[in-house]
Amino acid sequence: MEQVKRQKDMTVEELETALERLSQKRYNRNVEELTDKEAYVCLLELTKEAMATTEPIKGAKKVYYISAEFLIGKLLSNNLINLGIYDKVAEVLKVKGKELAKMEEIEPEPSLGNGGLGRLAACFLDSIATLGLPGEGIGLNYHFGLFRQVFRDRLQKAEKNDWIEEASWLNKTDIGFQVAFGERKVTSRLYDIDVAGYGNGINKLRLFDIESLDESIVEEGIDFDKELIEKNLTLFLYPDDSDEAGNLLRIYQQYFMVSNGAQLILHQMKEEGYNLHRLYDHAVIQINDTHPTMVIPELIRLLVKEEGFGMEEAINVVSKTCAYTNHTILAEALEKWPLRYLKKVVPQLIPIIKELDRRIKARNKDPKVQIIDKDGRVHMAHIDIHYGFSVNGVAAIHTQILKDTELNAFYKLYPGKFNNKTNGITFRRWLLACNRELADFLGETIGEDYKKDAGCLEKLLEYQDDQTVLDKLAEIKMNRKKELAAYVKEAEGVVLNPDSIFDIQIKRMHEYKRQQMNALYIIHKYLEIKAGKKPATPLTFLFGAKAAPAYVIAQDIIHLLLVLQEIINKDSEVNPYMTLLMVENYNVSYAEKLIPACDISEQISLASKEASGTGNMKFMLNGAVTLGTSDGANVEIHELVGDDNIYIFGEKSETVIKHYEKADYVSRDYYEKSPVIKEAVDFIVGEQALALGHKENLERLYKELLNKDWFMTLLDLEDYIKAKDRIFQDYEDRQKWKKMMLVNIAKAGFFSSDRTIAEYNRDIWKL
Ligand code: 26Q
Repeated sequence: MEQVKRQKDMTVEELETALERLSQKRYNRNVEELTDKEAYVCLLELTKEAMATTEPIKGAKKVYYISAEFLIGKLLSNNLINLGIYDKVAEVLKVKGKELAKMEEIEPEPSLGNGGLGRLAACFLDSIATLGLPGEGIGLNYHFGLFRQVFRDRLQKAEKNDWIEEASWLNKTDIGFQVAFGERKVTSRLYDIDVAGYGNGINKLRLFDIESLDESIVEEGIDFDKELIEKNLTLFLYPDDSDEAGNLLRIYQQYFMVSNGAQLILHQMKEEGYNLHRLYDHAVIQINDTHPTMVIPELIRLLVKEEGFGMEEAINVVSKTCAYTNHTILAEALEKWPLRYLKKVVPQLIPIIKELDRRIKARNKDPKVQIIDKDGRVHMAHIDIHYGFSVNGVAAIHTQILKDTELNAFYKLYPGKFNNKTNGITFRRWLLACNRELADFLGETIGEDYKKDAGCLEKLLEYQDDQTVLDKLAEIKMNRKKELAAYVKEAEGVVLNPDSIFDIQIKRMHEYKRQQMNALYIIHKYLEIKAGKKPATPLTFLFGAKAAPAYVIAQDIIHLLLVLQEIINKDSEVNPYMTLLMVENYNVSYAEKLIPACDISEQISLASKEASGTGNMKFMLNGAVTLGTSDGANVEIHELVGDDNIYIFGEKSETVIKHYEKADYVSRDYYEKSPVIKEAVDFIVGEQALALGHKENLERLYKELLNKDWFMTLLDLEDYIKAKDRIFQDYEDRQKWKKMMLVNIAKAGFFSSDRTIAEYNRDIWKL
């Protein structure tokens, strides 16, 4: 191929000519005459050309990050930044009377993930390419992805999320494989998305799809016939798993993903002329939670059946190639598939799984470490741990809990396999792209090095007593709050006061994350204001969260928040002091607007339950102060910023774990003991709430809190109220607050995913 000039070296004039050429070719008009949408399409093409002409990253060993989710977010501005042409392109557009910010709004957001695990995979792809490591993401191209959330009648409704347009980042390839489900055979089609490293080469995200997909089978909302596998396989991410058909479909999806992935890897290895008997010298497969676990038996099967390996050697080679990351200690999220389901979907894997299980049972009688349990369920994580060479948790406390309790029996068997890799986030998206003013100001103050070496952010500590710097940080925060308020006014029709404190909780809706505890605080505050106790500075409480469609209590919490929103925002006695907003369809793009505008970052999971959290890191980097429990990466944030720059409350994980062991937590005791708790909980089924809300939802939630409260909301509520009142009070000391902002930004460097990936490479991948 002819050598094309790398776009980063192109001048503004050359980029203008290139854009003009694309505009003429596609629309037969000048760029000035294009609609914003058309200009976006040309810009997309321009960026894709730039990536196509940038060097691919090469090397003798490659990491395959296999994951059911890649929550990549919009790609335009990120790609332009990573290619080093953002400013130049913005200038070209300006000359043509267009605004880059408008193009960014037009881009649809790919909907390929639920939350943390998927977003982590996307940050990792960015860092792998940025560090110049050869790596590919392997996943699925869900056409309607995760549902789009709309609120109707104060309830969440799920609609399909039609994110793929004619012009998109997806590149159709001519690669496809046969995947057999028992007798039924399907053909796949591979689509690629280029991943540009920051000032580095290109890697690829490989998304498999099925040609026979039929989008027209989707009926109302996100309903469809779950049994039409050929037509539905890549329609949705995690279809409802509340019934058998939904669970079977999930297994179909998982096997489709891993069989394609395994075939692609073997195909690439053979193309490179590598010896498959030394697969582990050229490939390492990072298994992102248990969702891709079947890649292990599938690779073994392929090596035996297609490549003439003996069983013993196939198992050996695969075990040296695969590494597993655990993202949860919630028992219900650890996948255990009934053998009966697997027999139905992937009968060809059954003999392999049974052989893997037999080998364990032959040498170990402990039922805790067996693969197939006495009820005939296959414990997917156990396959990963026995037949992979590395097991990692995603934050220090999380890995410790895995070793000490959850996976203790395995830790005793394989202490050397266990290692921690504290999560990280890409600063390109979560600072450079979403808060350019802050990124630029940091560059002017401490130099540009921090963009490549996040540890350099610590240089900011030297400015702790520099009034100009402190004031500037506060000014930038105010600018982001004003921008968010303007956006929210347009998108939600709700007015936010930028002079109020922005207190934000954004993450998937789940009882362990305890949005319900935040809601109880808000009720408490509302009642206080009604009783005449007004906050010094007005308060704005923001939430964003989707709930799994089948997760009833999570739906009820959303309902409560929407009911409270209406009560509070309509009450003229209260609304000058307090606003509540649950934003609709929270996603990556919304996070990019909310996070830079945040004062207080809510990280209030029940200690021991949040493996890491990554939102906590994004908030900190943008100068928010954390209000959190000693859980996940909050613990490491605490160690880094010290007691004076974080608000930690609630019971420690050891105490919580003991409560579970002894089964001695009784939520009703806390309710009866504390008038403050009682008042807040009773409000859920009080007259005011019932006048707007649904009795069924509110009563169910009320009973759940009183009779079960599995995630111990009431245990920590009083301490939470105290901590929150304290943080609001400290906000009044503006000088102190600005210093806290500064320290949080300065100490965020540790949480760069570049550091995380460097550790994965050093300890696990060895590329
Ligand atoms: C399992 C079985 C059946 C259906 C669905 C699932 C399922 C789906 C998604 C289980 C788990 C997930 C997602 C988990 C997740 O996002 N975990 C988060 O991972 C982050 C990155 O490591 C951590 O920061 C978070 O603490 C963790 O909750």
